[in-house]
Order: sequence, then C-alpha cells, then structure tokens
Amino acid sequence: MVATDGRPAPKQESATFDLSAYLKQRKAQMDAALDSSVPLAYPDKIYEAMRYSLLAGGKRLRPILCLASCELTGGTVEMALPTACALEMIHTMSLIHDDLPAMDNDDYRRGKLTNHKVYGEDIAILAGDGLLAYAFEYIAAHTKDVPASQVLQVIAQLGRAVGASGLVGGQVVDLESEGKSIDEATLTYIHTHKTGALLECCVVCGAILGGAAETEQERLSRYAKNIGLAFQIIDDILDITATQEELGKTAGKDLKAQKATYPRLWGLEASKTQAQKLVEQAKAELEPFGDQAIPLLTIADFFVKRTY
Ligand code: GRG
Repeated sequence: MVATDGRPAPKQESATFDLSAYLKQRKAQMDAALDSSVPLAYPDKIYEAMRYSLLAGGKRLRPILCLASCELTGGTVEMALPTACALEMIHTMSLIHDDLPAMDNDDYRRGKLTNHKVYGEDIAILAGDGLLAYAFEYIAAHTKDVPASQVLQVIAQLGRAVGASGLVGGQVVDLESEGKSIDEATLTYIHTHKTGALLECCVVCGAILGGAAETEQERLSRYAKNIGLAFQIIDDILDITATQEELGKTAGKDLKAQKATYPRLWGLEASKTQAQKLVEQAKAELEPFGDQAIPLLTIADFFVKRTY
C-alpha cells in the first residue's frame, strides 16, 4: 500500500499492488493540494473561475505520474508536490482553452459545464492564462529540498512542453487539420505534441526532482512517450465507444468535427492492438528498476484498460 505520510511506498509485488486504491489515494492527495494551492483572493471572479475548473474533478493522472516517477528515482512526494500541482494547473488551463468556441467548442468537461459557459469567454481565457502563469510561480516559490539547478531544469522542461514545440504546436496542427484528410505522420505529430508532450514532461520532471541519472531520465522519457501515444489512441477510441456520462464531456465529437483519429485511420481493433503494443514497449523500459517500478507499470496497463 501507499505510505500516507509521503514517504516512498515500500517495495511490493505486482500481484498484491492495488492500483485502484493507489490511484484513489493519490487523487485525494492531489485534490487537497490543489485546493490549497489557489486560495480565493481579489479579484474574486478570476480566482473563482480558476478554481472552478481546477477542482472540477479529473483523474489527476499527470500529477500522479510525476509523484510516482520522483519516488521511483529516489525522491519524496513532498519534493514533487508543487510541480505535480503545476502540471495539473497547466493541464486544466489547456482544457479550458480547448473547450472555447474558437477551438473545440464544448459545453461539458469533467461532468460539469465548461468554464466559458459559466464565466463567459473573456474570463475563461483569463482563467487559463492565470493558471498557466501561476503554475510556473508555484514551482519556483514552493519547491523545497531540491537543488535550484534541478528546479530550473523542471521549469525549462515545462516551458518547452507547453509552448509551440509542445501542446500549443500540437493544437495548431490539430486545428489546421480539421475536415482535411491527413496522413499518419501528421496525426502522430498532433497527438505526440497535444497530449504526449505534457505526459512525458510529468514523468521526466518527477525524475529530475528525484535526482535521476541521465540514463534513467532517458529511459523514463521513452516510457512516457509510449504511454502518452497509447493514452491518446484510447482517448480516440473512447470518443466513439463511451457515453457522455462516462466521459464527462460530449461523446462522438471527433466524428462530427471530421477529425482524423487512429480508429478512423486503422479501425477500432487495430487501434487497440497498437495501444497495447506501445504499453508493452513502455513497460520494457522499466525493467532495470525492478519492483520499485510497479506503480508506473500498472499505470501503463491502466492507460489501455481505462473506460473513462
Ligand atoms: C498549454 C499554453 C497552452 C495552451 C493550450 C488548447 C491547447 C493549447 C492544447 C490542447 C491540449 C489538449 C486539450 C489535449 C487533449 C489532452 C487529453 C487527452 C485530455 C484528457 O485528459 P484526461 O482524460 O482528463 O486525463 P482528466 O479530466 O481526467 O484530467
């Protein structure tokens, strides 16, 4: 089981590891940390809008990956918690902006009305901007017991992952591709940037904070690239097979918007097989870590098995 005081989880066998209890405990820990990370202040409206989306739920997979990677490489939960919060702030801001009428135009997210539906487009844009800026401030101001050079590396990684060479770039190509027939390379570019870049950043930042050697960081980066792509393939599949209640957002949107997706390119079954293959490749990268990698190994499995 997971230590509740933030110490590294004790060594355990994969057969006895309870992923669902682990994810539940970590999600509760993240929900509490996020709640106290953005207190209400003047001007109330913007802080309310930021908190509305940040605390609307969500699986918290990105911060959970960051904490697990930090523990795996010798660090503690406390060392990674501010970065884990920042990663969720950035993920949330990307969802707020993605849902805007100028982008994917969605009314529901995480089972609730989208930010712009509640606060208006102007405040939703600013809530996203507020969370983005605060994420960087939060890492710089709150990270403890980690050498400054490592904190600086984390900030640089994060900037690269969210900017034009990461999420922003992926989103631009996604928008440009709507309604067009695109090739597999372009689709992979979209997914590895729009979704994969932040997931990879979570794992790599955790490893940097944990003091991982360069070869370990590279290994974990390859693990994360593979699960990142698998995650998006499953996301594409769920858009077709899951209900709005299960997803907490409008289902069937990709087809409606004539978006290129893996199921559209390869079919549902071949897409599932490809996601499974990527997860196996990801898990192979963790072999040298032995049983200590069980959380990351089982999270990789969850990425293809998930139904929401
Ligand atoms: C980051 C500066 C900056 C701008 C944002 C809008 C945009 C640029 C990028 C879009 C990124 C995006 C929304 C990618 C989709 C990623 C994805 C699969 C989200 C769903 O993740 P889950 O299932 O969601 O983990 P929960 O709600 O559980 O957190």
